[in-house]
Amino acid sequence: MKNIPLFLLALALLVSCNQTPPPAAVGPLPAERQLKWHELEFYAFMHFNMNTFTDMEWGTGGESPELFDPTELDCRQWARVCKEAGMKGIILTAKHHDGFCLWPSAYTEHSVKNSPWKEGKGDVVRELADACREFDLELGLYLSPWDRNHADYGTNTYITYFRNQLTELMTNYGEVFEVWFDGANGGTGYYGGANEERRVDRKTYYDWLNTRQIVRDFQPSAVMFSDAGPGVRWVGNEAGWAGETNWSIIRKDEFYPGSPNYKDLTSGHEDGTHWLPAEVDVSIRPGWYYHQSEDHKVKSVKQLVDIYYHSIGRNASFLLNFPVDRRGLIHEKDVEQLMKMVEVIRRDLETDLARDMAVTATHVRGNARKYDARKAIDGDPQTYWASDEGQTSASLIIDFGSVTTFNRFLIQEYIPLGQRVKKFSIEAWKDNAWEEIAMQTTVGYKRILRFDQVSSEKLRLNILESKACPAITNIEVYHAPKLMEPPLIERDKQGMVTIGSFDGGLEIHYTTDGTEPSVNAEKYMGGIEFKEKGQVKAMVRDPETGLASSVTTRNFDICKEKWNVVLPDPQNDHKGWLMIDANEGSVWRSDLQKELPQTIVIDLGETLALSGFTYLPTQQRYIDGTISQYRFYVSMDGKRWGEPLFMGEFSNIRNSPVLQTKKFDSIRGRYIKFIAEREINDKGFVTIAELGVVTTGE
Ligand code: FUL
Repeated sequence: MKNIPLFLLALALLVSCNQTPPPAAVGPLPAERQLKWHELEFYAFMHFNMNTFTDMEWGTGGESPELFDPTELDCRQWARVCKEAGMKGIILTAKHHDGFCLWPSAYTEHSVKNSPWKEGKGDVVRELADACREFDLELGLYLSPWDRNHADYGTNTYITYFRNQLTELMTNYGEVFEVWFDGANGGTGYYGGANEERRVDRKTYYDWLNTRQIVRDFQPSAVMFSDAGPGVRWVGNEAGWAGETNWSIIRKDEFYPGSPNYKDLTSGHEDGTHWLPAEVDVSIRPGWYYHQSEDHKVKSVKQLVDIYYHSIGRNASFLLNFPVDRRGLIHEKDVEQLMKMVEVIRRDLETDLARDMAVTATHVRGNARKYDARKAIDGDPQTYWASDEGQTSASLIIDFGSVTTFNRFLIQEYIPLGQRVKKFSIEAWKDNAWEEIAMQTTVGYKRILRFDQVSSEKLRLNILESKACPAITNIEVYHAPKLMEPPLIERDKQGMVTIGSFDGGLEIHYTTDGTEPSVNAEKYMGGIEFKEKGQVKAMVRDPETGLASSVTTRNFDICKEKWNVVLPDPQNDHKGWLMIDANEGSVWRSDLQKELPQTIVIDLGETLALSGFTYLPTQQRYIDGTISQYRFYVSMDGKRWGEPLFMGEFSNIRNSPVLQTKKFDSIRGRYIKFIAEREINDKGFVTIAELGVVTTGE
C-alpha cells in the first residue's frame, strides 16, 4: 500500500464509484415529452366559447355565430393570472362539442369570422398564443372530436374536416405542449340542420392512429390527452382527485373514450403496458363554462387546497379550469380563490426542513457516493438515492439534530428509470422507538403526504416493497401552518341553521340580512332559527390574533318544514323523505322493481308562488341513479296538473353532477310533480339527494 500514491488511491475510488452502474430501468418508461410534461405539474384550462354566451355546458351546434361577442376579451389577463399563480401553461377550448371555432378556420363558416367580435377579424387562438409567448407559458389546445354543428358528422368526410382543423391548429400557432381530445363523442345534435341523433364507433370512427399522426408530425413534443392517451390519461373523474395508489402506467389498450372500466384510470395498473400518467381536470366552479348563477359557487380554498394535494400530491398533474366569463376575462372571484389557494400552498411548502440535514440509508448502491442518501435531499433532480439491484426494501433516516415539528412529507422517484415503489411508510422517532406516521403505496413523479403535526428529532422513510431497487430523487419535509377556513353553513328541514368552523379556538360571526359579517356582527352561540327565503353569511375569527377568514354565504329558499312526500307512496317506500330532508348527504333511491319513468309528488303544505325547481343529484362518490331527463309540473290540488312547466335533459350531469336549477314563469301551486324519465346509465333506478323549489320574490 505504502508505495501507492494517495492521488492514485483517490482516483481508483472515484473510478470505482463511477463504475457503479445505474439501476436497470423498469419499463414501461416515459417518453422525453412526457418527462417534460410531468414537470409542469400545474396549468390552466380555459373553457370559453359559444356556451359562454348561451349559458350552456354542451351547445347543440345550432347556435348562430352572431352570439359570440365578448366585450373585453383579454388573453393577456388570463396569462397574467396564470403566471402569477405559478401555473406553467394554458389549454383553450378552440372547439367544443357545439363545433364553433375560436379561430377563423378555412374549413367552416361556424367560427369567429362570422361573429360580431372584432367584426369577424378576430382570432382567440392567436391572441392566446401571443399572450402565452409574452408571459412564458406553454400553449395547449382542446379540439373536440365530436361536432354537433357539422353536417357530415358520422361520415368519413367529417374525419377529413377534423384533420384539416387539427392541421390548422398544429401549424399556425407556434409550439403546442398538449392537445386535448375529449371523450364525449356522438349523440344528438344540429348537424347542419338535420337535428338528429348520430352514434359513432368511438374505437374506430376517428382512425386515431392516422389522426394523431398529424400532431406527431407537426408538434413532436406535444402530449396528447384522452381517456387512453397516448400521452396523458384522464383521471376517471372531474371532481379533482387521483387515487392514493396511482401508477403512471396502465394497460392502455383496454381503454378508449367512454370505456366502461374508466374507473381504473384513477389508479392506473401496476402491470401497465404503457407510460400514461394521469391528469386531474377540474373546474374552479361547478360547471366548465361560465354561468352567472355560479358566481357564488367558486370552490373554497379548502376544496382547492385539497385538490392540490389530491392531484399533484398523488402523482398526477393539476389542470384547473377557469370558466372565462362573457366579458372574456377570468372572473374576479375565481382569481381571488386561486390566489388564496396558491398562497396557502406556498406557505405550506415554504421551508424544507430536510434540506442539508444529516441523512443515512440502510442500503446504498455499490456503497457509492453517487447513490447515497444525501442525493435524496440535495434538491438536484438528476441525482437519486438507490440501493443495489434486487434490494427492493430499504430505509432512509433524516436526523434534524433537534426536535422538529412537521406535518407534510414530499417524495419523488427518479422516473426516467420507471415507477418502482409499491409500498412505503414514514415513521417518527418517539420515546426511543419508531412510531408510524403513514403507510402508503405508490410514489411516482411526486407524492405529498399530509398528516397531523409530529414533533421528533428523526424521520424514517421505509421503502417496503418495490418492483426493483428504489431510486428516490427527492424528499422534502414541511411544517404547514393552521388553515383559517371560512365556516360551513347548513340548515335542516325545520329551518335550524348551524355554522361550523374547521379549527378549534375560533369564534364565528354571522348575519341574516345580506350584510357582510364583521367582528361586530352577531356571535354564533348555537343553532339559529331561519325558516324563510334569504341569505346567511358567516366568518370565523381567531380571537388571539384578530385574523378573520373570508365569508361564507348560503342562499336558502323557504325551509321544507311543511313538506311531505305524496308519491312514491310513503306506505310502500319509507325512504322518500330523504329527498326533502334538507340533508345533501342523504340520498333517496327508487325501487329497483319499478321501471322508469318514476313519478314524484310533493305536498308543499301551503300554496306558494313558484318560479323554478332544483334537483340535487347524489353527491356521493358513485353517481348511478342520476337523472338525465325529466318533466316538471305544478298543481293547486295535487290532481289537476296541466302542461309540464319544464321538460328536457340535465346537460352534462354525468360529468358535472351539481345542483340543477330550472326556472319558469311564476305560477301558484301547492303540489309539485317531478317525473324522472331517464337515468344517465340507463340503470333502471334513479336517485335524488334533494328536491327543492324556487319561490317568487327575494
Ligand atoms: C368533458 C366535456 O364534455 C365537458 O364539456 C368539458 O369540456 C370537460 C373538460 O370534458 O368531458
